[in-house]
Amino acid sequence: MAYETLIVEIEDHIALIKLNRPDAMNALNTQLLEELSKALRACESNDKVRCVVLTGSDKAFAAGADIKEMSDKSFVEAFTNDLFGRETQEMLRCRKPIIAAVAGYALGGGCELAMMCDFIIAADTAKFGQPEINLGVVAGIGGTQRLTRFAGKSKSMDMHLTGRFMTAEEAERSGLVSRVVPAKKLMEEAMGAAAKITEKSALTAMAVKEAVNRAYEVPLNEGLLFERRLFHALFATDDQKEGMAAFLEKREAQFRDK
Ligand code: CO8
Repeated sequence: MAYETLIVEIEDHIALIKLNRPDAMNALNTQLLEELSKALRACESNDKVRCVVLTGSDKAFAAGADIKEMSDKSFVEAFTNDLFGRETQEMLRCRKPIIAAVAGYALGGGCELAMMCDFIIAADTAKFGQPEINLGVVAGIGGTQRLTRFAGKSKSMDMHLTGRFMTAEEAERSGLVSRVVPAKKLMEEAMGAAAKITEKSALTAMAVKEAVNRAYEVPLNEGLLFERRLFHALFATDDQKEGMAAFLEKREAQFRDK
């Protein structure tokens, strides 16, 4: 499939999706968001893809929603068309693991897009921020909710109210980012993490993703019950038998996603 605002490469069961609007710091316009939805849908239905890595450029993962495109919108237009709601659903629908590899700016919708991925690996050059307040709006695809859950109320209020940027180091300290690496090593690290995931049972990886995401959606008791039931259910799979047999026989497991 041909894209104008993305570069998509699939190799060794990993889909690498690169946001590609270099003249606009990868600002998220309608075309890019629609192409990203399409690309994720294609990954979801492609059996060869076992993990997705989403990245931008050295300068910017994405500097937010495209301000030029949205500046003249009316409330009625935004509300009636559910601005950004529809376009970003695909990210949440994707059941395969998605890693965000972030270098440079991840601001506004860019920070939110990264937070919609399953985890974030950041280059030491990364800068995260929710500067929407400077434009007279608030975050629109989860910033006030996800950043608060990941980093806590105080940090989230600070970021949203002052509009300041945080470094990769602060983002890691705050729980937003799982690892920080030198910029030169970013893609090696992200692709390495993705490769590790492709070696696992895709079935079990999907279950992990569902269970961890439940932690942000339901009360603890419900989340614990959901996890336990998933744990029980996985005993019905060949991959559980294979994983445990391989351990006992001191060999590598050969998962078959069954
Ligand atoms: N939208 C459109 N164009 C942008 C954006 C953007 N968000 N960010 C940068 N650009 C463009 C600039 O206009 C400039 O274009 P041109 O050369 O034609 O003038 C080019 O990219 C380079 O940018 P700068 O010259 O400004 O580069 P600097 O290195 O000086 O600064 C910054 C880089 C700090 C990233 C700066 O460009 C900036 O502050 N950008 C805006 C950041 C921002 O406010 N983001 C939040 C946007 S609102 C938002 O995301 C709402 C979320 C709601 C849901 C989103 C769903 C997708």
